[in-house]
Amino acid sequence: MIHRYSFGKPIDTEAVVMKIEPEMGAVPFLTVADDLSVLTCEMGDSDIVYGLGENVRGINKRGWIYESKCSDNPDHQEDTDSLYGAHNFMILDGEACFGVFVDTPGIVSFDVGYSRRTVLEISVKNKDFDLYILEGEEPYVIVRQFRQLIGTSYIPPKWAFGYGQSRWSYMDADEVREVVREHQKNQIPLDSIYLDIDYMERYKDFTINETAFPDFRGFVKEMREQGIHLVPIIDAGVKIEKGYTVYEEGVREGYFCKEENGDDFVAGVWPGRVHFPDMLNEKVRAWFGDKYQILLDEGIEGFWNDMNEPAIFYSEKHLKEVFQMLHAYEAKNLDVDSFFEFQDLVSGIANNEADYRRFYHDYKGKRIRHDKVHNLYGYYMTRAATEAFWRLKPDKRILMFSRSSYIGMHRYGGIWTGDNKSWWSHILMNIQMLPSLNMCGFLYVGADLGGFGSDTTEDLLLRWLELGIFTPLMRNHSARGTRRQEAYRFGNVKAFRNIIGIRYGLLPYLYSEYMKAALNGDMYFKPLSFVYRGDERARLIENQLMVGESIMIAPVYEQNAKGRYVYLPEEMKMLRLRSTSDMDVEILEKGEHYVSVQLDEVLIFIRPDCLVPMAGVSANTAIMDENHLRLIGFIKTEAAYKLYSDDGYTKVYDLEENVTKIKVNQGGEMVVRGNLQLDFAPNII
Ligand code: MIG
Repeated sequence: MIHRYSFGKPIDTEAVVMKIEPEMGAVPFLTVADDLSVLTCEMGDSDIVYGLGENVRGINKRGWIYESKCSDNPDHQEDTDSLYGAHNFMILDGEACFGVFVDTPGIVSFDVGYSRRTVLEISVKNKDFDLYILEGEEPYVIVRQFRQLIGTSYIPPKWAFGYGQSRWSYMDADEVREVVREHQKNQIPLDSIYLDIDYMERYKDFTINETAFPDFRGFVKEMREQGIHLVPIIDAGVKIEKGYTVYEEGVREGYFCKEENGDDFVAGVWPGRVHFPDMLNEKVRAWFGDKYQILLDEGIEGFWNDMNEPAIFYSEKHLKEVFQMLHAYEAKNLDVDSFFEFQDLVSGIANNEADYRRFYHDYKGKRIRHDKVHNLYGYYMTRAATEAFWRLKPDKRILMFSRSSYIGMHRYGGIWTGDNKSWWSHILMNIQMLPSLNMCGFLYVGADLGGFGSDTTEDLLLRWLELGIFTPLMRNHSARGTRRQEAYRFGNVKAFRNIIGIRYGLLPYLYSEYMKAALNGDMYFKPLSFVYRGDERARLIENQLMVGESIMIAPVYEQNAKGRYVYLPEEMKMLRLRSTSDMDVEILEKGEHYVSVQLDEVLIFIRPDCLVPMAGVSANTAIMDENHLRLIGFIKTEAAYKLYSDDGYTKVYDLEENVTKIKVNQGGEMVVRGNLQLDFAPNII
């Protein structure tokens, strides 16, 4: 049951797709303050709060305060309150069980027992907002309702489930060729190489640095012939440069965000001085979206949208103000206090709150100051791109994922979780964020494997990949200046080859689970508590996840660990994989176990009467042999599995036509029904 309450005059964010008439009566579960700015409720001692998508800390969000304010923040720490997305959906699971979605593009804070341990307090800065309350008997039911409310999740092409290698930046075509060659030489599967900002000419969107990438079209083709997709980055800011078409058209048509006096707002980001396209304006979106055609025409089939919070290193106006103030300091006798003021003045230049109040959008015909709609910018940039793909390539799936997002954007693209670090604690953060993102509709997700900032190590990268093989977006990415972290650069290349190979082996299952989750409005990653309702131990597990319907994972995220404790909510079959062909199994009973996990091993826990179809290794998804699958299962009485598969690039998603139904009984007899002729090589170990 979904209730909607409208306060004031809410801005229609287009987060939801279901039209629900607002109700007038009292809001259930929450106490609404007279001035409408605060919603509160008491939490019982053992209540759990789920949700909030992209945020730090646990699956259970209790004990901290989070702020929805899309931020370019490379410090993902325990005390971080905002990351790149604004995902204002949460579920309280206690005596009362309900979901809340605060639909407003301004700042919202979620004090989940931070100020007062047993009080949930949601503060909404802008008092015009839509509030959705979802009633259901348990969190999983509420999530599925919510997913109906917000619409179907984005589906990328199948190659985007292959392994991707990224770096800020591969500087030219030869460097890319070398990375590809090294993967091939070392027999490490690979589907994509990401191009970061240096592929452009002076960081101008939709241009190519012709010196570094001569004959780009030919190069894209050359890569495709080797099974590799190039995925260029697009930044939000458009460089101010005479003669640059995107800039000139934007100025001429009035497509950029404006200051109060009507001048185009000037910010400084990678290209230097930029204007921001007014992504909230439908006309501007159509225009900006069409620009992606320039790269589609070169043969590109996927993109990542960056800096779209939008990130602002400085605004021209603010920089001038700071300089003036600094001059004033010059004349003074500096003391400690003024030193710190002086320091803050300079260190607070980037992503400054005041700058977000300096420019305006034209949203649905109304002029709105940016800070009031801040959290929509990334969503609408990504929407601009994907709506253009629907027009320009109606039959084809194009890869699109974004850094900044708002709920609703999950219909248009995925996200990567931004600038993490090569820290062990960030593997755990990655595990914990995944189900929360799924709750909010974001299914195509992944972190920078190996860590973006700071220097990685061989063991960290291996352990992180051992989690990453389960994330829909599986991409190794790192910042400039950090240690190189392509898989072939480390001593134990065999381990990397095998671990990444296991991803390809699992792809039939992972893809099938992704597609079913997307098409059914379901979750791909679930907390254990969503599956084992009533199991008090499972309810508290924060470092294991259910992946699809058949398996549980328990990644290792501690340095030098040779194993870990795993809680099994029921008897399971533990599959220990060293490669797709080298594995052994053990049946473990319900309860807690210490299991060893060597650096080059992956553990998968198969649920009773469940199956996992597995392929052999392939160099990339294009040449995967899906006609020879091996079934791995834990059969107690009879196991059934619906294997979804399709061509991976068109948009015919039929949950009947594209599904092969597999049944296996205790004696190993198998029945396969479906249109797909799969020649199974059953080895139900
Ligand atoms: O200010 O394009 O999160 O993935 O490599 C940094 C350079 C800008 C931030 C992205 C990161 C990317 C980097 N970008």
